[in-house]
Amino acid sequence: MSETNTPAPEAAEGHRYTAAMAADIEARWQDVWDAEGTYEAPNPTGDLAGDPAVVARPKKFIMDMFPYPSGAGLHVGHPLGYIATDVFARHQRMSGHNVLHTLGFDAFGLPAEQYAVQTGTHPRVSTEANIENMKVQLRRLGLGHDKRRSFATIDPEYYKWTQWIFLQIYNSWYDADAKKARPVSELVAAFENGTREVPGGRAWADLTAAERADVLNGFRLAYASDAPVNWCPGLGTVLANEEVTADGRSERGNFPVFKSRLSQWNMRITAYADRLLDDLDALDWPEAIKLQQRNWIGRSEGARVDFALGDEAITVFTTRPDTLFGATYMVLAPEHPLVEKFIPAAWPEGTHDVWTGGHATPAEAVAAYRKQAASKSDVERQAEAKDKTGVFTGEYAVNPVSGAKVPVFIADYVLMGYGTGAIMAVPAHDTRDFEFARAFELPIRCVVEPTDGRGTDTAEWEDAFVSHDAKLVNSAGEGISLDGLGVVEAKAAITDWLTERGIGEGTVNFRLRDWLFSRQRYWGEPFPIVYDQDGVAHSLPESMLPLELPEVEDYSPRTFEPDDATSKPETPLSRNEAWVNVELDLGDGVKSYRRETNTMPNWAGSCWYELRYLDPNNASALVDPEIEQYWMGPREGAPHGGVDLYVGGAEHAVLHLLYARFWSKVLFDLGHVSSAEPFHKLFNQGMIQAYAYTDARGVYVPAAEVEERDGGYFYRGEPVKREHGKMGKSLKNAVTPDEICEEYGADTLRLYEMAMGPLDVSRPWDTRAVVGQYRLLQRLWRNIVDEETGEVTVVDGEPDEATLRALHKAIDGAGADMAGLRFNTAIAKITELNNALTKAGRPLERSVAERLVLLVAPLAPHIAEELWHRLGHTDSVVHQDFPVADPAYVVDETVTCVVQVKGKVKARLEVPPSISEADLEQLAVTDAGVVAALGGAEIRKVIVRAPKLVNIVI
Ligand code: ANZ
Repeated sequence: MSETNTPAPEAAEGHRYTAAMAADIEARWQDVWDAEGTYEAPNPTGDLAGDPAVVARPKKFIMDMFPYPSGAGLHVGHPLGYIATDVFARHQRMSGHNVLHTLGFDAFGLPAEQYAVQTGTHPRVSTEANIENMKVQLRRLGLGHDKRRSFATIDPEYYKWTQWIFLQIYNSWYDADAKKARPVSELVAAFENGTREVPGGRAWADLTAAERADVLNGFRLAYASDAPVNWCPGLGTVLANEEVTADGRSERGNFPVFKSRLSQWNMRITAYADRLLDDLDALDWPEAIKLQQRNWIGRSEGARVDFALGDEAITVFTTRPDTLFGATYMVLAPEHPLVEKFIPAAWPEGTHDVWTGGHATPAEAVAAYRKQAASKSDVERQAEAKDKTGVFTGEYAVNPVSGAKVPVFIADYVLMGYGTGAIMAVPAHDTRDFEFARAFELPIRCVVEPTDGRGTDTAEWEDAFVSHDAKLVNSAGEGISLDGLGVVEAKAAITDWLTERGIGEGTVNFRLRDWLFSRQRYWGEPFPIVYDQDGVAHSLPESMLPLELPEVEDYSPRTFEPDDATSKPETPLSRNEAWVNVELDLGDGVKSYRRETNTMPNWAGSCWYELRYLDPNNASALVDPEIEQYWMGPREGAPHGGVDLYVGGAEHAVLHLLYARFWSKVLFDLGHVSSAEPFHKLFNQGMIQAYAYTDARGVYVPAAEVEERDGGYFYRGEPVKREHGKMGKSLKNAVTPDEICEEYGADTLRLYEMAMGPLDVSRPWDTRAVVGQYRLLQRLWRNIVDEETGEVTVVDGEPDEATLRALHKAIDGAGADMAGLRFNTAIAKITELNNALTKAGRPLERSVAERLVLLVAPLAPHIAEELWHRLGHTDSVVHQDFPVADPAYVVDETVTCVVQVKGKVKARLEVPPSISEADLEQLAVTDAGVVAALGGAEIRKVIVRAPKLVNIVI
């Protein structure tokens, strides 16, 4: 390298706002903010207690859905929501609120575990490295987080409380009369003193410890069940229904999935179905998300009806009890436990060939069919287009209202997990029953009179007649006739009839299922549960928390031959014998126990993290009640309390938000928190999309190297195809925030992301357009700093009227836009103001410059802080008051005044809205058009209604 005399680039650029200048400004202020704790939010009490004057302000608790620290780091799509909440938080802080805004990490989960399986790196090591990396990336964006309040869900001091909450849930039951969770100890007391009957009818004192544990298990809100689960031998784990594809395979890996009975932990979220539904009404959430939650909870009103079968009764759940006369057969789910009880040894006389499936006995037919059904997912079993399959059980039940003998089938379109796992089939009026009846040659009886022109002879029908407001026919029996009634009245009449006879009742059914809470994984929270020699579960006392994850040699669950349906899960934790087998004193002397070796699902940590932000270092409680009440408590407009603004992707519409709501409600019922809802206002940001390009083989090529020419796209000379979609590593189209910060600075990136469009709309990334926001900041800089000398150019004195109008309009509009999360229009208004000031070409008055800086501060905090200090201030711009618009300058400059002569409009005048009556009259009578219209006639009277009307009478 040869020595030259050319100056260093910085010197050459002098005092211009360049990427190098931005980098310097940004790094400098980030350091100052950290050192001074600029974004620390004071709590009303406790360690974080701060300035009482600040605490006395109205509060705003603002949250993002926290990130999973993936090894790939961030691309520009990730921070969209974080920047938005940051701008909002800054604006709220400047508008007189005590603002809490921080960000933690949701750090348990599969990717780190899979990486560990492949490389042997402990998931904690890789996860913590990823967190550090992400923190560096996020810090660069200038997000105003209270860093003292950040944590990761994998911190033992955090998951101690996740385990503690599990124990609260485990030690509670739902009192349906009181409609709330209560401690199990109160239930035990009621069993002991006889105020509540023990299920099974025996006295509590007569039960063994194991029997008592069993009874309580039936009540606990966290309970062990032996339920059929989706067992995937190829992955060595149990899967949630959502993780199983429509053809019964694992979404990840495409392995077969079997229904297998396994003892697993569950959360009795169904106990809260009603409250989860009802409380949605008071939440400020997008309607679409509320609707998804309502559908997921799926409330159905209907009835339970008993069909007698020998001494047994088969209870069905139906939403159409009015169609009972049309029930011509029954179907049980293949797994229904009653089936074993009544299968006869041989097919009854006259059994139809198609009913037997070609099997010699009912037992054989049922066994074969069950096996076939076990290999299918619920989704697949319910698929609309699917051919209906099933077999006859060999038994008949009795239709309680018509007295008809109806054959009982098992078929996979009936699910064990819904209603009672049994249905009365009404083929005339239910599509699936109709198809089944046609396939199995079963009678079809019309009981709802068709209104679409077809007759009641079902032999001629091509499909079921489904209607909710037609009239009943063919529905008269002993002591009851529904004929002529509408569906609604008929439902009520038959439900009364059934209730009177004790063979049915009205009931509400929910689609919502209990939440399967066990995972056969390493990288999750261990359960604070041990089992004694008899296999009875015991909870650990709080003093033994956190129960930390042990070291293991192998992080993967044991996998099996993919089609080995008989295999059982073997968890990573179970292999650490020294950890699993423990001697503990749980209050009755030292005994041997075996630990639970499943871990919690990765939803657990995100079910309550908002609470820990409030009081992150509290060692003796999950959160101090007074602090929780201050930030989260019920208040006007938010009767259930909750975070003031929660921003995240719409993909979390159901599971995360429903689980978090459920945990809130349990903690609320038990008196630990004052808020029964975690998130009062929810906002879903759109996605940043990007073009991706594939070559002739369909393989993604690096988007950054694709050239556009002659209307086509080329990569290394070869044509490639363009598609529009997500941004990501796998699509080779990711742009990182670091690249943009490098090229333009973080303030430009922030502005660009906010300016791209309305926050809730997805938007395509376009690196070439980023420069537009860079230029805005450069013009802003030039309006205040002399690029040659670096001197501040502002002058003293009063701005002119036009400047004041432009300024106050921008303040008024941009302020309201920021409060309403309309950042794109806020930026447009600020740009308009800045351009007007640039165009005027004069030095700005100090009062204008300062307000311009304050206006920009929430969006581009670094440049604003720099300019604020250059304008001579020594305190941070972060805590200044957001400028307030003077209404006098905001109203439109003129209004149109109509001048009438003899009732006819003769002139329109543009006048200031505040014009006095005398001035307006003077203007009107001297207007040339009016003078002409008067034609010299004498004015008898002038009626003035300033500023819009003048009426002249002659
Ligand atoms: C008789 C009937 C007649 C029905 C009719 C519908 C129409 P929702 O609204 O989703 O709650 N059903 C009940 N339990 C079932 C199960 N475990 N698996 C599959 N289907 C089940 O649906 C309730 C209806 O779905 C019930 O009402 C029952 O069929 C069926 F004209 O009973 B219905």
